[in-house]
Amino acid sequence: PRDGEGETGVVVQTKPKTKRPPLYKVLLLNDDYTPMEFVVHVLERFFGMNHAQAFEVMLTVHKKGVAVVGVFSHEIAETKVGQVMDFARRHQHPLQCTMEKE
Ligand code: NFA
Repeated sequence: PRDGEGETGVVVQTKPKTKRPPLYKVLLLNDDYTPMEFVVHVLERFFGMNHAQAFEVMLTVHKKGVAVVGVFSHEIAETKVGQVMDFARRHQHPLQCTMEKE
């Protein structure tokens, strides 16, 4: 069938679709070794949180095992994950950061 035509031979209007880019959740995972202060620093430095917000989110990860720390475009999410993983590795902490499609 032509564009906008179903299997009936009837041509129907094609919706003017404006596609928004998919968003990605950036997740921070708990572990037993990364110091709490280091996680708070990561959240302040890479996710623009103030100290109180960062402490609260760090405690959520500590207690629940994982938390969403931000929602971004694919490119920005990838950059954040890379920055956190690199920073943790350089400081020899096992902190893990991942992303998933919303
Ligand atoms: N669970 C870690 C500790 O007790 C703290 C932590 C919080 C690690 C959030 C990773 C993420 N030192």
